[in-house]
Formats: sequence, structure tokens, C-alpha cells
Amino acid sequence: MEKILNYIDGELRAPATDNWLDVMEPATATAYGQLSDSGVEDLELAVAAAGAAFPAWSQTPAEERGRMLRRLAQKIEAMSEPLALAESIDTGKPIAVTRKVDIPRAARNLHFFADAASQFASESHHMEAGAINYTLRMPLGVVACISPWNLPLYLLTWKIAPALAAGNCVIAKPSEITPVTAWLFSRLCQEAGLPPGVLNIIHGKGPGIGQAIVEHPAINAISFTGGSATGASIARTAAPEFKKLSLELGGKNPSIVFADADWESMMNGVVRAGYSNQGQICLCGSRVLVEASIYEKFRDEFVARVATLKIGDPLNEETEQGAIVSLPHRDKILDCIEQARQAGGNILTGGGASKPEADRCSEGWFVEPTVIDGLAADSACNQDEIFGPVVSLIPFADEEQALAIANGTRYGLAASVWSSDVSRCHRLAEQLQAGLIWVNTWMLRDLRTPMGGLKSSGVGREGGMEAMRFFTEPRNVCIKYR
Ligand code: TXE
Repeated sequence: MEKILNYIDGELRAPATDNWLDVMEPATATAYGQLSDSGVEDLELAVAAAGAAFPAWSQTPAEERGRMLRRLAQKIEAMSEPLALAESIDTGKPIAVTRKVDIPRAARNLHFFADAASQFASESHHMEAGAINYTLRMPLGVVACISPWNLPLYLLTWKIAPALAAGNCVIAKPSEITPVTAWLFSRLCQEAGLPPGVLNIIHGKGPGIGQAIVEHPAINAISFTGGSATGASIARTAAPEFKKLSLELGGKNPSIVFADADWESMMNGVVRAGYSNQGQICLCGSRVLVEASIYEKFRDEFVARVATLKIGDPLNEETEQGAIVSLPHRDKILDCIEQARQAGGNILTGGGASKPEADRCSEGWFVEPTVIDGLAADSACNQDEIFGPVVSLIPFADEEQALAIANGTRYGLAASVWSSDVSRCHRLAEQLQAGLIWVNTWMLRDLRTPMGGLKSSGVGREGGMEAMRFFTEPRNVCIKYR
């Protein structure tokens, strides 16, 4: 069985304790690798290596740091097929998606921040009294990037690229559930000649090594994507130490459908928003709010389309719905569906575990794409993040009610509005409590724009120059010349 090692100080190393965790393939429910279950000794080595690498890396010209990121992007591109296959095995995600989305976008993150390294600028302010202020943007030092299992290589690169571009050295901790692409990436870093210690990738459990990373006094900032409960716990640990935090957490995002929406593109968009990656994307639209005048028509066509989504072996090119990432997560999703049923919800399609046709997958963790209606907007199913292929339909009478329902959760990550009334779209965009608002589209991302949420969806923004700013500290210099 393949052993997934830590990447510390430029070397691939087994954990000091020699403790290992099984890595499971969700589609077959079998273990196919062993993962370093790292401890504090490994962390100390990584922090020392990062600290030692920092002076040279932070003094390396930005163009050169950018060139290094571009080399990493090109390595990913050259390895895209094996990486896509590894990510499908690791996550249960259909290979068509890992090929088209996850791996190319991971390379794009590195290309984007390769450019950003040389474009990052600071401000200068002239005072009439005869003084100039200029702002130095200094890298923070050693920073941590903790990433989840739903888009493993994409979110790892999304975090480490701006951190490295800005001149920091990084301790990255990928999710213990899906560590394989990070492991392959650490080998690409070696091939690309990334200086030892600049990036260190440590594997292991969240409450173990993850917590130790957050607590470590030499780590100045934490960029985290994951669940809101974990984010809150990280904030509690980091706040008394005044560490800089960027938390990108959960969502319960509304797709708001008006009668005047372009039917075909709306239908395609709302199905995609609900079920991409089996609903395991923080930006998925899991509540679909539909104008009452078209409710029945919408419901019938939506259910018909969802019922024909092809569940199958993630390694089959035709598969649209793959496996759920882990057994506990599969069971959590099934529990949520059961609670919705008991609360009086109508299960319009799906509602249970599924067995795809491929023999290989007979023991895998699959859930039927599920549509529910008949539940109050404040029911658990419409309030809590399920993070699975479960969409709840809610009719609304008018724009005011749509807005009240859309904003009526503790989350505020994303929303999509489907309507051909331009004024209404702008009105809603202004009033929706969400960090990302799409109009007549979903998941279209320009990497220059800020990404992140309000309320329990987190604090801080990632993306573009926001991310570069997060990974630097401003120092103002005021010069009196008269
Ligand atoms: O994520 P965790 P889990 C949501 C989704 C899901 C729920 C729980 O609703 O059902 O979160 O998922 C590391 N200190 N999202 O438990 O725990 C962990 O090892 C430091 C939304 O899998 O948040 C992993 O690397 N690190 C989300 C990372 O945190 C800790 C994507 C995320 O794991 C830690 C995933 C600790 N104390 C789940 N505990 C999104 N926003 O996209 C865990 N970790």
C-alpha cells in the first residue's frame, strides 16, 4: 500500500511517531494507502525549516517567486491526467469533473498568483504639510494553510499560491480524508526545485496536528477552509494569540428563481448549483426559492431532471454523480434526509443510499440525488448545511418574501438570482446577505474578485489582491520633508 509522506524541508519524510492512518476510496469503501499521522515533532521540524527559509524567500525578487509558481503550475499541467485520476479515486468525484475543473483550476491558481506577485503594489499618500506616507507590505513570516476534502488540490493551491507569492513560508495541512493530490504535489515541488522549507506539507488529523498548527506560537496567520464549527474552534484558539485569520466556512446558499428567468439556462444552472460534486461544495445552492406562480411547473421539471442524473463509478467518463467523500459524511447526509422526512417534508425524488451499477462500487458510499419540498423556511433542512446532494424547494410570493427567506439563515456565503429584470437583480444584489452573488449564472469565478462570506460563513476574503493583502502586514512610513 502506498505511503503518503510529509514534505518537510524539501524532503519526503515518514512521521516521527511512525503512526499511520488508512486512506479510503469512497467509491469502493476500501483502503488504498496509508497516511502520515503527524505529531508535534514533525511540526517542529517543519516550523524550523520554514523559519530558516523565510529570510531568503522573502528577499527573493517577486518576479523570481512568480517564476517558481509558474513552474509549479506547468508541472501540474504536465501531470494533469494522473492528478485527475488520483483526485477521483481519493474524493469519489466524477473524473469528467476532476479533468475539466479541479486540476486545470489548481494550475490556474498558481498561474494567477505568479502574475500577482509582480503586480502587487502598495500605496503612497502625500500630505500638504510637507510629508509623504508610504506603506510597506511585508510578508508575515511562517503561515498555515489548512484545507478541506471537497476540492483538495484546488483549495490547497488557492491558499498556498498567494502566501508564497507574497514572500511567506508555509505549513500546509490538507484534509486527512483526501490527501493524495497534495502528496503528488509535494513531489512536483521537489522536481520544480522549490527551495527547501518554503512550503511544508504535513498530514494528519484535524484535532491532532491541525490543532497543534493553530496553537504554534511561530505561526503568524491561518488561512482555513472547512466547516463553521471547526472555524469557530480555530478562531477561539487563535484570537488570544492575535493571529491573523481568514476563515472560509459553510453555506446554505439560496438559488432564487423568478418567473421571468430564461427557463433553459436557469434550469441547467440551478441543477448544477444543487448537485455538482454531489452537493459537496460550499457554494452549492441547496435551497431553491421559486416564485409561486411557476412553482408546480418548476418543481416537476426540476425533479425530472434530477432523477435522471447518472450515478456511477467516478472513474467512468459518463458519470454525473459520484460517491460521497466518507462513510460518516454519507451517514450524516442520510440522517438529515430522515429528519426532513420526519419533519413532514415530501421526498420528491431520491431519499436514500444508492448502489451504482459497477460491481467495483457495490460497497461504495453513494446517495441518490434528492429533492424535498413542503418544509418551512426555518426547518432544520432549510437552515443547516447538509453538504450533500439534497436540495429543498421553497415557494415565495414576492421579492420581499424571497429576500427574507434568503437572508433568514445564520450563513451568508453565496446566492444566485435568476431573473431577466435587471433592476430587480441589482436591488437584490444590494440586499442579499452574501459575500458572493451570481445573477443568471453560478460558480463563474474571476480570480481577481474577493471570495468569502458573511455571518457564520466566515471572516476575511480570499482571491486576487485581497489574498495578497491578507498574507502581508502593512507598515506605514511617514517622511516629513519640509
Ligand atoms: O471539515 P473540517 P469536516 C462543512 C460541511 C461538512 C462539515 C464538516 O458541512 O459536513 O464542514 O466537515 C482540519 N484545528 N465543510 O469535518 O473539520 C481538517 O483536518 C485545525 C465545508 O470534514 O472543517 C481539514 O484539513 N484544523 C467546507 C480541515 O480542517 C482542523 C469544506 C477541514 O475539516 C481542526 C468541508 C482543528 N481543531 C466541509 N479540526 C467548505 N467551506 O468548503 C479539523 N481540522
